Amino acid sequence: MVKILHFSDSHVSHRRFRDVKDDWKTQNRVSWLEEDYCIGFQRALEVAVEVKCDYVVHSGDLFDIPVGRNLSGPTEYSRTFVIRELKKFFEKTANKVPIIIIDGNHGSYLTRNYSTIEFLQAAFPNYLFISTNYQLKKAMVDKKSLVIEFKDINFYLFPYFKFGRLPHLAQAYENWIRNHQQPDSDKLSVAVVHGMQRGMDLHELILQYPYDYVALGHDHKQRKVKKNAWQAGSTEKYTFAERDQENSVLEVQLTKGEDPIILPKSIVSKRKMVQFQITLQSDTTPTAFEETVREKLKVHKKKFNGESASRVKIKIDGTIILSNWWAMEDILVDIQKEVFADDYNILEFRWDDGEVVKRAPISQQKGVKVFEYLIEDPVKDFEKYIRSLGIDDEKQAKQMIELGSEIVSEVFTIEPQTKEEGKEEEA
Ligand SMILES: [Mn+2]
Repeated sequence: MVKILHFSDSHVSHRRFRDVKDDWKTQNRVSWLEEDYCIGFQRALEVAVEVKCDYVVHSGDLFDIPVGRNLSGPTEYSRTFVIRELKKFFEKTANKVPIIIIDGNHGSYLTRNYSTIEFLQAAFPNYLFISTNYQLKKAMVDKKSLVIEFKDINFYLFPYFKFGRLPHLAQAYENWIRNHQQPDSDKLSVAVVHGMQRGMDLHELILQYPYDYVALGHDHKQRKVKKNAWQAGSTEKYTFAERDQENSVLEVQLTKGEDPIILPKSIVSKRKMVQFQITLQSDTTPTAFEETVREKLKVHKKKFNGESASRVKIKIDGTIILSNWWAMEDILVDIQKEVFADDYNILEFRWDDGEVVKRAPISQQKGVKVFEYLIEDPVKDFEKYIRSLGIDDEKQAKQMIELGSEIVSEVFTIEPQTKEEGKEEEA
């Protein structure tokens, strides 16, 4: 039996600059939030030592940055932290447990052919093995496989690649998989993949081939995709959508010809992520709104302590008059200042008003003149309205009445103010 510790999406060096308390754990060294992700990575390697695994596999997004157009690399604190933890791990396991890491969509430099996992490989050339996005492109061009072979097991590597964007890329990728990445029939075969959307960044063939195990990453929520394919999930909560999940890493036991045995090992985070919902009614006053927010924050009203401080988000929806919303936004900004002043045990405080329908007051709404007409018989009223404009060209007036009548009768068969309309107003 071969034992693998599978983890993913550690996002080390994740930092937030907006809506977080500007508080550094050690003066000018590391912020609380950045440290959380370092600890997630550290705990995963501690579990790897505890379970006495034979191999460690990281399915991508080890470092959070650079990502997309953000070309800043990981901080020196985070780089040093990762190198130190890897060194500790190799010492504890007497250099006998190799680590395999692939590139995700985070941690490599857009349009440049290098990745942040390369310096880790350079630091431990004999025990740490990587596969970058660049190496994947090169393997496809050179028609070579991306595989790391050990005497009892082969690892087939699939760093992040959004092949589904263009048909010719999808075809080239599929050909490469068929010709170079098929599992070995005698040895144990493990595919290591960063991708979750089938046909876009996760190729169906990878799930169809008889790999003994497919170590997936990219989905922050741990899940069994097939009996031999698991998403490991993240090692620290990343977005508020992950607030209620318990993070864990996977101990994977593999025996040739048998189904894999998967044992999740919990990674306990010290920080809570809390989200609450406020639904605005058109008559909600800014004062009432302020009371609701303060009431919800009451439980966090104690002296700030970075070790236990929560991350808090308010999700706001409903309908509100624009001027009232502006007042509410001012209130939120004031409360945020207060929250970060030390009397609240809150590290992050943000709100999302993306779903709020904000309306101008009735008196200022466009088209109000038309509405005065469209009361009794909308189609007839519309004709009256056009006539009231005193258009000289009779042909033009008739065309407008005809077209307008069609639109008016169509509009008045549905409810006049739907949520969809509100959304469009915002765009
Ligand atoms: Mn990812």
